[in-house]
Amino acid sequence: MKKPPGEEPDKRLTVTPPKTWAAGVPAVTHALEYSLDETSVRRTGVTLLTMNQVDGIDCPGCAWADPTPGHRHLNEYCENGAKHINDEATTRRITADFFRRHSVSALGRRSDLWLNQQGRLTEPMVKRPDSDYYEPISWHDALGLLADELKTLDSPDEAVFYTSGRVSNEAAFILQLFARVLGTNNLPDCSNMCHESSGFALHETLGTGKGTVSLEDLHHADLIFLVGQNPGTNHPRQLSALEQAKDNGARVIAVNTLPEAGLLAFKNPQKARGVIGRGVQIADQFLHIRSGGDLALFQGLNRLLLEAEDARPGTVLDQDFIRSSTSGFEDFSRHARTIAWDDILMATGLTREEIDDVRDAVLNSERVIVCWAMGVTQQTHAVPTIREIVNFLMLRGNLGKAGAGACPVRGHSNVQGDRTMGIWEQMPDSFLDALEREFGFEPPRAHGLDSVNSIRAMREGRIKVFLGVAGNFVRAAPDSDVTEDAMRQCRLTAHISTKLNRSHTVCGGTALILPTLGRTEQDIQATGHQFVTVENSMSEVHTSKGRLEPASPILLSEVAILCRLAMRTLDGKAGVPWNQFEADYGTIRDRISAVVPGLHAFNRRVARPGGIRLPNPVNEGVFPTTVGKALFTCNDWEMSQAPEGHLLLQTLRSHDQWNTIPYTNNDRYRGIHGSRRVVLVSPQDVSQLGLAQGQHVDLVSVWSDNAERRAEDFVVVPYPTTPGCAAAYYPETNVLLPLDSVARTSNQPTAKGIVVRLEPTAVRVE
Ligand SMILES: Nc1nc2c(c(=O)[nH]1)N[C@H]1C(S)=C(S)[C@@H](COP(=O)(O)OP(=O)(O)OC[C@H]3O[C@@H](n4cnc5c(=O)[nH]c(N)nc54)[C@H](O)[C@@H]3O)O[C@H]1N2
Ligand SMILES: Nc1nc2c(c(=O)[nH]1)N[C@H]1C(S)=C(S)[C@@H](COP(=O)(O)OP(=O)(O)OC[C@H]3O[C@@H](n4cnc5c(=O)[nH]c(N)nc54)[C@H](O)[C@@H]3O)O[C@H]1N2
Ligand code: SF4
Ligand SMILES: [Mo]
Repeated sequence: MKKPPGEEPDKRLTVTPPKTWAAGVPAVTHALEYSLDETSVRRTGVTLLTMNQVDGIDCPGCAWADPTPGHRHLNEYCENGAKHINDEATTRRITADFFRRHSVSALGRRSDLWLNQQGRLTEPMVKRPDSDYYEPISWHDALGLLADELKTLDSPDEAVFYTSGRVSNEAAFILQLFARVLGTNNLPDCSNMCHESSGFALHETLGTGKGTVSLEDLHHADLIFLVGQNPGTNHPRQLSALEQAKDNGARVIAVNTLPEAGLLAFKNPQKARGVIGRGVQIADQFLHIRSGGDLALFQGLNRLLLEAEDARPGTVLDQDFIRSSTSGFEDFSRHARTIAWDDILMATGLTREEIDDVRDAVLNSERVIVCWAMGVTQQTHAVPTIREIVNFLMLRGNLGKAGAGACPVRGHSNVQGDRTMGIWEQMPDSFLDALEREFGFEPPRAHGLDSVNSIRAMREGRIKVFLGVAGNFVRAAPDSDVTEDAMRQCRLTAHISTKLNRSHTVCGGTALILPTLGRTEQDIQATGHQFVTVENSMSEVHTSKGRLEPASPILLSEVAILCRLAMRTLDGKAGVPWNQFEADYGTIRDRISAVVPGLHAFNRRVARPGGIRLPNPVNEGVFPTTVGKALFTCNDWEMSQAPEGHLLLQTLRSHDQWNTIPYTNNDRYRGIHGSRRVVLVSPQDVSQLGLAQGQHVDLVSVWSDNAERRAEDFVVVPYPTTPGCAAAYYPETNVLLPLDSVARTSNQPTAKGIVVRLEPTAVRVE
């Protein structure tokens, strides 16, 4: 394929040595620089000082939890949260005039970075089938147009409703209610591409798809694993929690293909020693693992624990827990011993001594937590890997007790809450029954389409209408060219968005931009100033109240847009009080109380400082699995492999981007400046593949359909990644990820395990 449309011409790339510590004073200066570049001193003050405070704005960045009220700093945010919030609070505006000057095809040639830099969307726009330009349209006409398309579908299953994890609980609940009253479960979301594998594995083994630990648990663990996770960039305040855990005596073991700065050391900008000192070493042990080797690592550890118990019966395993709370131990124990050490060492690339050291650390710890993120979930064998992590935790009873447990670290600030609200194409019958009781309609029962299956259906012409509620579907999804072609098959594509992105330039026949309020902004409805609620990675539900003047007086909130759309589309069907919901979000929460377990008396309880912690059955010793106990599972050994001359490519985030949106072309911690078109390759592979530092290469992926997937013109940067494993940034590399390359059972795209070869870039005559 050609160079992905919209790439900026290569900036001058400079490469400096990767950093060996994260945060500190530079983090604060970078945050302020970016904020002041985007917005004013006053707006920066309003957003940053109320961020993550009780009754303030919930950070729209990641899903990391806030300390309990009373333990919060005045500046309870991180560099990336500050950048992120001010990216929304920017004073730049996109008006109708902008769209008169730039055709849709011209916008399609711009970079993700440029599109985002143009500022906030301010009025609804439509692109008609015969035009290459967006033009203004009233809210009334825009929603009428969308409603008419939905009403004329042959089946409601010809529509899909995509959600990104920024959406509040209230808007998410309204969206799923609308889709289900309309008659479809086609509710794909970003979670399909994020922690779907965690949800599947945890659900099967523990009976709940969510993590089991709180911030308190983390502070009091003896041993914390950070597996396939880059907290210094993606969950920066996790480093404060780890610092505290270490102060309390915890050990940390980091497992990664890259020695990320935040895994090595942390200088807490809120503490004197973080400003002037050497910082705190985070990882006591760093396991430089091969891509996809985590399954084998935990298989090896589990085998060692079983053997330690054989040697000293009754001293290693938590027999009480295993007997009373689990099922399948005998089969697991037999199977685990069959996995050969040679295979484990080959898959992990680690030495036996390294794994023995980890075993010793485990044996010396009463309370163990395993945290993981995309390095684990975006692999073909992600589900068995997480099942094996659960086996590991269960062997020593590290579940359901203080200071221990499973911690899938979520991405978007409300991705977990959206699921709680019913954004999932496979919601269980218990939830659908509750909806039926509460609203008196029959929700559809057949499972809907997830993200990958939505693309397949669009490609086959089975989807006529795509509505994206937040997010940037065409850039987040795999196989960019395939996804873009699929989107263009739709009769209508519409996006409820705060900022311009590439999804707005890849249009169905008709396309709509429906601009909305961001979380930083005052949301005033008929009954006054509304707040919304969100749920973080640790199942804490709390409020968020915007403070800034809206970016434009024309903007509607997500809730208002969805309620009005529902009213126009459903003509009063099912008697849902959409009007009342729009006027008073408290009335939505009242209905959520009746549908979602754990959120009874939602309005009253969420108003308390710190909000509500949703119960996790595991912490009450209850395992709502098929057999009513936690399940040990048998997982066959497997490893990720690339043929001779090829590498396993992971597609990851730079320090200066939010998912599909780069904020700059820099990646400070990794020492990359000025360009994102780089591929990080181990020095050993650089020489073995006959490449050179600074050489220009095309990345070509290899897949069974033999289709050519090529990302052109990347610069080779020697980097201490595990040999055989390369890294490059997402979303520029999504073109390489075949749609059918998914994790088994969870159907999650394998964005961390793409087989590629590096071809020297042909000299082109322009
Ligand atoms: N600033 C910022 N914060 C964010 C985001 C953002 O884009 N920018 N995105 C948010 C979202 S939605 C999410 S899901 C999270 C993502 O948070 P992360 O999962 O930390 O994000 P990635 O950049 O994908 O990094 C994956 C990490 O896994 C490692 N890795 C890759 N393959 C393997 C493997 O096979 N085994 C092991 N053990 N490690 C491996 C990589 O080297 C990298 O350190 O961050 C959230 N927070
Ligand atoms: N190759 C590869 N692909 C990946 C990944 C990877 O690691 N590698 N990671 C995957 C993961 S973990 C995720 S979560 C997805 C992310 O996929 P998405 O969540 O779809 O993508 P984002 O980049 O977060 O979406 C950014 C857009 O959201 C809109 N937006 C921001 N805030 C708001 C708001 O408050 N309201 C509304 N309505 N709109 C808003 C803006 O218009 C902005 O342009 O990507 C996935 N894709
Ligand atoms: S760690 Fe995450 S939630 Fe906390 S301030 Fe940073 S980006 Fe925001
Ligand atoms: Mo994510």
